[in-house]
Amino acid sequence: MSGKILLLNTNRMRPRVAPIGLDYVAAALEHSGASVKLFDLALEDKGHRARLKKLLKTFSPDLIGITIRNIDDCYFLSGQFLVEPIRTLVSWLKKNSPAKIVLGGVGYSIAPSGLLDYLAADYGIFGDGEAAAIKLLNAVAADKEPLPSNIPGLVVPGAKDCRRAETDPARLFRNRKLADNARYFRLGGQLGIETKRGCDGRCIYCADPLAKGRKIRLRGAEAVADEIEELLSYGAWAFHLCDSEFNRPYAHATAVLEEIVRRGLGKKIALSGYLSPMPFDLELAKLYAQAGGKGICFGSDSGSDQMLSILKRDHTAQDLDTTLTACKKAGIKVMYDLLLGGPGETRKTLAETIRLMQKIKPDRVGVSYGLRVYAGTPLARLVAKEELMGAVEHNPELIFPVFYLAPALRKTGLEYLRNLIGRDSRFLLPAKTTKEQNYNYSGNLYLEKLITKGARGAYWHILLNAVKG
Ligand code: B12
Ligand code: SF4
Repeated sequence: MSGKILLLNTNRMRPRVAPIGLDYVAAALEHSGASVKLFDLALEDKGHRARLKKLLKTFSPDLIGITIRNIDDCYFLSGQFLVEPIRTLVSWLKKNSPAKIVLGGVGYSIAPSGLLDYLAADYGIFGDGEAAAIKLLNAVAADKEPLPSNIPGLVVPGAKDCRRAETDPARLFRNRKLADNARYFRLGGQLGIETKRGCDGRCIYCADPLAKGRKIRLRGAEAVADEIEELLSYGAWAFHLCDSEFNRPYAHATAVLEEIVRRGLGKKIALSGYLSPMPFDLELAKLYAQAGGKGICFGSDSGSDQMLSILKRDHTAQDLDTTLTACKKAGIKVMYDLLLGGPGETRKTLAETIRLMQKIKPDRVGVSYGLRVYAGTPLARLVAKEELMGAVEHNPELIFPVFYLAPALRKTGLEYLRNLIGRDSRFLLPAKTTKEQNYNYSGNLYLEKLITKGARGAYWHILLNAVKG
């Protein structure tokens, strides 16, 4: 059975990030014999509705697949909700095509039933899309009713018990042929690449275990290196790892980096990624640098051991010093990401964190102030009876951004934090600030301008280089 599916990328945020999830889903679908087309709204301009209408008529898909990467920008101080245009799009599609509509993506998978109901689509796929999309398309094209019992991750309207689809990425057929990745590299400054799925961390606030699962599923190191070679052939050479945490587990990170080095790719590429401060050592830092690693953004969260323990992180403040020293020795630029304002945060713990950063001096410090609360996380349970910033009523699965800020900081915490930071330009902030210090990548036209002028790499690294001149 081979049906027809039209995939839509709805992520129009700038700088543009290529829809890697759609690349992977499309490769699996095509491999199964399906006919696949992409309509990429991020690369479309005025008049796109007419072009989409024409495509719907000529291609006449059985199924329309919509990817949702971001629900919101995750920042308390900006609180940008990104789903509304998708709702308008779904309603327009229903008027212009008889095809069924399925939602998927990491953003979608954070709140699968809430978003399906809010967007009024026909189906959703919670979790990995490859195997599920094939089964769903086959059912829809054969006019059979798709059932959650037969299709992993399928969500239907009104569903109470959604189960995540988790495939073994080592068994997936993949390529990066669907999206215009050459153009995305020119416009977005780097391309993503995934080496595994899932995260076994227990951090109380995190959406990744919700969307990706806690079971880690590895790709083979050779497959990762093959994909880098494919992307190099499109002219791209700066890559951002799309794992939740590249160094969890440590042995897999090592295997991937060794394969990159073995093929001599380390000299041709620039690598960036998200890593945990632990497990990390000088050996890994050196290998990362040899494999083309230029920068690492570590989820450090706090410099207070008390806060790290509340957030259920498995590193200490001392580890931040050790890890940074290893990176400095290996010549890797470091960004420490902070998540401030969680349960138990006080002026004292804030000061402890900022002073640690000022003492150990990472190249950059990214500040998030206030924690986005996601339904189903330990944080959501912990603060259920507390006052939150944003509406909890009529907010299914907390799809509209809701934030937690420790009571001790609510009145003057931000002012206090700003005073602690002072004029230290290593700190990036998601609030009104200079263009060089703006940590929000959403609609960051200064960043986009730097990319247009030729800058490549992780966004924080591009901003760092811009300051240095
Ligand atoms: C790497 C990364 C980045 C990199 C991207 C680099 C690059 N060139 O790709 C950078 C640093 C640039 C970045 C920026 C931002 N990010 Co980010 N990022 C990630 C991360 C770690 C990986 C995303 C990814 O590519 N995954 C790999 C792909 C293959 O997985 P996938 O997209 O989920 O696709 C699979 C399934 O979802 C499904 N699927 C996908 N589409 C479809 C469609 C259909 C029809 C079907 C059936 C299935 C399906 O199948 C796919 C294969 O299995 C995620 C967290 C995570 N672990 O996923 C956060 C994450 C997506 N980011 C997030 C955010 C908030 C942002 C920013 C908005 C931050 C900001 N304010 O600046 C920006 C947005 C940038 C933009 N233009 O979109 C949040 C979104 C949360 C939310 N509330 O919406 C996440 C979830 C992190 C988090 N836990 O908070 N990010
Ligand atoms: S913060 Fe990092 S380590 Fe913790 S659960 Fe999320 S992705 Fe995993």
